[in-house]
Formats: sequence, structure tokens, C-alpha cells
Amino acid sequence: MSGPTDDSPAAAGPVRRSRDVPMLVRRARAGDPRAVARLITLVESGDEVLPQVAAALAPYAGQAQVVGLTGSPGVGKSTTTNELVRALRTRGHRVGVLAIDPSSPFTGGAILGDRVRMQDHATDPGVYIRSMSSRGHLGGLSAATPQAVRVLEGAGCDVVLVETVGVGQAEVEVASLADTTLVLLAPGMGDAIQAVKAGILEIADVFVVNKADRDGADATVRDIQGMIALGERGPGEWRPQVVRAIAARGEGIDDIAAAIDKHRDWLERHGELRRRREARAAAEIEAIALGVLRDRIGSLRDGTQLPTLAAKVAEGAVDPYAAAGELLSQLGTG
Ligand SMILES: Nc1nc2c(ncn2[C@@H]2O[C@H](COP(=O)(O)OP(=O)(O)OP(=O)(O)O)[C@@H](O)[C@H]2O)c(=O)[nH]1
Ligand SMILES: [Mg+2]
Repeated sequence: MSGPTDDSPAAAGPVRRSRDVPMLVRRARAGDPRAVARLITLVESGDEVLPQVAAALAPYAGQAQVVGLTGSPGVGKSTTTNELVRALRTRGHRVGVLAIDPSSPFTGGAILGDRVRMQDHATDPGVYIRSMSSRGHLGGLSAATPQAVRVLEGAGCDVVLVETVGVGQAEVEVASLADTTLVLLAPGMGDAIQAVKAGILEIADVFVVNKADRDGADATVRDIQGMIALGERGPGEWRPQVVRAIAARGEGIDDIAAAIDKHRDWLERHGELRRRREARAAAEIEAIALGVLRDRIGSLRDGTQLPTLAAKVAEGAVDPYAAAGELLSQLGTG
């Protein structure tokens, strides 16, 4: 990213606290990392100017290839991301990285670990790295992530890597919002079986068996190949690729990049890229709408309607379905 339009120290303060959306977007477009950081903070915290941010960034939607990386804690996602960034930079791409931490908002080992493992690129103006949490965001992880992707697209990133820990359904959903999803496994962790349990198998476009320097890598590759073979696939359907890597030594990274390219080609040839992006937009709209509804129901709880209805249900005067119907009708529209 090119330098900020106004690099004077005096400009840093206003940007850091600003809610001047047109100014922030203008600066982010010019590659000012502070403006990008501020916009993502606004997204992450579900700030009231969020609709304005979304409106200003809408024209830049779809300009980046979004690659999700998921897998168990410690499997090597950040190390792989760091190496992929290096490979993408060599090819001249501008790269954004979002490390999503669903649990701990601003502290925690995972985020510190990400910083350490990705610090190779800390001073590269063509790389933007951000850890984010979605606690408090209206609509949660599935709304915050695409919006943060859009900030990075607005800032000129043509590839965005999204790292999520594959532990829960929300993280699986976020990973499935990417154009291409990499699922990382490591030998001897029972990971292949875990992957099936967590529903991760369905979302994987590319499996990376990382830590291939360890015993059992062959067995893990075999297990996962076996599971892929069991899956039913129509003609022309994508067959997940399996790639070995030793991310800690930068080995296998070119193979991962090649698998991503191959999947990207397939997406484009089959109209699947568009379909996935529409699915992502649908999930985003739904999450925002549900967030609004949840908020309104929450505010009803502080009012008199809900307690009144609850008293009626408790004494048997009204059934809970009728009460819920009444509550919904009071929410109104728009
Ligand atoms: N032996 C070996 N160790 C590796 C390899 N890749 C990464 N590691 C190590 O595994 C540890 C975890 O790596 P990370 O990249 O932080 O893993 P992660 O999946 O991002 O971890 P979380 O974000 O905490 O879920 C680090 O100590 C890495 O150095 C590898 O290919 N072989
Ligand atoms: Mg990590």
C-alpha cells in the first residue's frame, strides 16, 4: 500500500478516533494503514456509523480473492499464512490478513502468537495484518468478517487470507464464506476424524497436511484421501486437493499456492465464484437483519411488553406461541 496522504504526526490522532467515514475511506483507498485499522475497528465494534462504512465500501466489493484457513489450535495456520503472504508478495499481490479470534476480544495467546509468526511482514506496506474479534458486533462473526474483507478490498488488497480456529460452528461458517477454504491437519492429532465430526470435511477445498516432518504424515494423507474418495461427486464437481507442507520450513507452500490457483480456475469456469459470493452476501444480510431483531427483542425485555406477556404465560392465560407472535408483531418493520 502506498503511504498515507497526510503523514504528519498530527494526522494520526484524528484518524485513530475518527468517525469521519468519507475521510477514513479516502485515506484507506490511498493505502493509509491507520485509516484501514480505524475502519476495521469500527466494523469490529459494530459502531453506529457501520451502515455508512458499508455504503462507502460497497463499490469495491468482490475485488479480492478470499482464502480461508482453518484447523485445530496449533496446527500451523499462522505459520502457513505467513509463508503464503511471502509467496503472494513475490507474485506482486497486495495481501490482507484477518486472524479471527472468536473468544478473547483484545488479548490472548493466539493473537500474540499471530503477531510473532507474521512479523516478517510487519514493515511491508503491501501487507495488512489484523487480528479481530467480533464480540459485540451486531450479527457476530459472519457479518463482521465480510465487512472487514471489504475494508481490505477498499484498501487495494487483491488477496485476503482469513485465519479462523476450526473449533465451533461459527468458525466453520466463517471459513465457508471464503472463495477457497484450506483445512489444515497435522499428523497424529486424530485430526482427520475430528474434521469429519466438526463438519469441516464438507467445507474443505484444499487439505493441507502440515507438520509433514512428523511421524504419521503418510497415514494422515491416506486417511483424508480415503474420506474424499467416499464422498459422492457429480461430473465436473471439485475434488478436494491434498497437499503436504512443512510450513515452519517454508516447504510445500508453492504447492498450496498452486492448489489455490487451480481451485480459483475451477470456481470461475463453473460460475461457482459468483454463487459463493452471493451465498456470502446472503449470510451477511441475514446476520445483520437477525442482529437488528435481536436488539429490538432485547430492548423489549427492558420495556413492559415482555414482562406483561411473560406474566400471562406464567399464569396460563396465554400460550407461549401466541405470546411470541404478539411480541413479533410489536417489533414492527423497517
Ligand atoms: N514441526 C513443525 N512445527 C510446525 C510446523 N508449522 C508450524 N509449526 C509450529 O507449530 C506451532 C503452532 O504454529 P501456529 O502457526 O501458531 O499454529 P496456529 O494454527 O496458527 O495456532 P493457533 O492460531 O493458536 O490456533 C508453532 O510452534 C510453529 O512453529 C511444521 O511444519 N512442522
Ligand atoms: Mg494462529
